[in-house]
Amino acid sequence: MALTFYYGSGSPYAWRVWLALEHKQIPYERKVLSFADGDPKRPDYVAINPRSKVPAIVDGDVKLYESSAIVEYLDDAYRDSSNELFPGSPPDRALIRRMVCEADNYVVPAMNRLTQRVLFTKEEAWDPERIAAARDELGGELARWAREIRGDYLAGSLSAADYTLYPLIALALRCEKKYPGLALRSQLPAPVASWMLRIETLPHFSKTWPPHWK
Ligand SMILES: N[C@@H](CCC(=O)N[C@@H](CS)C(=O)NCC(=O)O)C(=O)O
Repeated sequence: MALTFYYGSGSPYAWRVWLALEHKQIPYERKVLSFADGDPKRPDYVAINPRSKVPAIVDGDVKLYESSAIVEYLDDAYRDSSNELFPGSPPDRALIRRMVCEADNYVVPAMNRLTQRVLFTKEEAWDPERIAAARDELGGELARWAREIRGDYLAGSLSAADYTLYPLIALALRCEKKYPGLALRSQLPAPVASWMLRIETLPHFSKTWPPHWK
């Protein structure tokens, strides 16, 4: 039976898992949960993820939530040297894990502040100064990443690090659609902008674009 992937459109955490499934070419059935309808809080889903959040997977007897744990599981459970998510030597793999931790611990809070102030605040309550402060905080974080890119991809080879960071920045850029004065894209460090383009040209990328963003 194919792995079941519980997904919510626009979730950067669910997106990371989708990219990882596609990268590894693992057969899966994607079930779309609606945030507006409260699907993550339904008892049958809470039995899979008691935290009521996407993503989650069910793979045979394995039920798992937390996107970074799912990505590690996929690489461990579906071993294939041609499409590893944590490729390379122990130090290479440690670097990828470090980058995933840094994205979750530093980019996520900055991205959350920006999305809270733009996407999850009513337009009439937007505070341009607080929005600009959140943008600058994220910009500072991305300047740090620009110095860390080691070749075509973050850790050199394409890896879980790329699939973790890309959706977080894409969600932040989504704020600019709603609030054009944000000027985040124009301030992206050049190495980050060209790395994003490389991710966008991956053969499996376009399939994973959040359906409600199309
Ligand atoms: N740390 C979790 C974060 C998951 C998360 O926050 N998911 C959000 C969507 S981005 C969610 O499902 N929220 C439930 C809701 O809004 O009802 C992970 O990495 O999987």
